[in-house]
Order: sequence, then C-alpha cells, then structure tokens
Amino acid sequence: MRLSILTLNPGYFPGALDEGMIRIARQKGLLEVSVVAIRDFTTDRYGTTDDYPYGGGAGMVMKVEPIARAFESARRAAGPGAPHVLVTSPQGRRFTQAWARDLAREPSIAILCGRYRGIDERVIPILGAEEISIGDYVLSGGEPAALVIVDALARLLPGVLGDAESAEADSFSEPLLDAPVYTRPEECEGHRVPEVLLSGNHERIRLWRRREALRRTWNRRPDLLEGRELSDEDKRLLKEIKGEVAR
Ligand code: 9D3
Repeated sequence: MRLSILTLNPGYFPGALDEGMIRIARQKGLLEVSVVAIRDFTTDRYGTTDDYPYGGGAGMVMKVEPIARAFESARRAAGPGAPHVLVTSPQGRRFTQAWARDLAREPSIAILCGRYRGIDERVIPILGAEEISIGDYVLSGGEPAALVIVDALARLLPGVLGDAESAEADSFSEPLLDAPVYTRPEECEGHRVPEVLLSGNHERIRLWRRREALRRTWNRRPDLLEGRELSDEDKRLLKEIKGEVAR
C-alpha cells in the first residue's frame, strides 16, 4: 500500500511511523508512507495555509490551493492510479473495523489532516475525498486520527502479521472483549493468577476464557451482544453470568 499523509504538522509523524506494527509493515515493503508538508506548497512569502472564514466567526479555515498542490505532488510521486482520499473531520463517517478492512485492500490512500476550524469545503469535491472521524471526542486536529487509521490499516495488510496472529485478528469480526490474561509470577502483591489457568486442563481453560470474555462483554459493552447469534454454549454461559451477582 502507498500512503500519503498531507499535514500542516509533519513533525507529528516521525517516531510514531517508526515504531511497532507500522515499522514492520514498512520494513517488509508492504507499506510505503510519505508525509507531505502542506506549507511547502504555499506560494506567498509567509507560507500562508489558512484564512478567515467567509461569513465571519471565530477560527481560521485551511485554504484550498496549497492543499490541491500538495495533493497533486503526492499523487505524481505515488505513480499511476488515483488514490482513495480521506479527509479527517469531526463531521466524517465513523471509522470502524469494517471500514478498515475495506481500506486495507486499496493500493493507494491519501489522508488529509484537518486543522483549525476546518478545511474549505470545496476541497472535498476537488480531491474526490470522503470525510472520516475516529469517534465522538474533540481532538485539536486530524493528525492523531490519521495515525489511528494508519495503525489499524498496517496490521491488516497481508503479510504483516504471522498466520497465528492473523487468525486471531479475524476474531474481531466476531466482536467480544478479550478474557483477562496473566504471566509470571503466580502471585503478585497478594493477587493470584486464576487457578484454572495453571491447571493444564485445556478444555477447562477454553471454557473459562469464553465465560470471562462473555462476562466482560455483557458488563462493559452489552451493545456488542445485541442482535447477535449465539452458540448454545455461549447461551448457557451467558445465562450463568446473568444469574451471578455483578463482578
Ligand atoms: C464539531 C466540533 N466543532 C464544533 C465547533 C469544533 C471542532 C472540534 C475539533 C473543530 C475541529 C476539531 C478538530 N478535530 C479534528 O480535526 C478531527 C477529529 C475529532 O476531533 N474527533 C474525532 N475524529 C476526528 S478526525 C479529525
């Protein structure tokens, strides 16, 4: 995948793009990222990227022309084919795992990071972009949203994860929260690892994990269980959980 990130804050990205799963995807040649500084595409001596909103009001608006030129440069550098263009915005459609799966199949993506009061609306039709939000909380700009999107995509690119991890990752298409996990030592400041996990009884362990996953999902994210087809085993476990006092 070819990815261009267009931003007024290019310094935000080195570091984050050089760690973890994104670094691995880049090292394997499965992801090629370029960060494009919109300010490099201004033409006046002050490097003006924003201006006052028509109609008045507080805050500045990102101008069209520097963005259009930055995009044209990124598109040329990316080679043939039009990229799928995303603009980060609080007004965007909510980013989900299903959308991430669709985007991970694109050969080329450009993400334009919004700042200030927003971007001149004409950028959307000019770039053929769609707006994307990562959730209902207020950020000060689109850069962290772009990183969230890149991280979610990088781990979905074929070949980034090992087979075992990929199979497990698929189980988010079956969205239950995870059961708790533990590692050594067996006791920490009086807190013991649940006995069942030390038992070596794989069937008991599987059932315990399934029960705890259902319990947490029921307690913390009941929305994930709504309208969901459950196996007979899950129904039985969930009935047990609902019969217990909350814990
Ligand atoms: C709808 C909020 N606006 C009301 C006046 C103000 C405003 C808040 C935050 C305008 C811009 C921003 C900056 N946020 C983003 O650029 C952003 C964002 C977010 O704030 N939350 C979740 N996803 C995203 S994607 C881009």
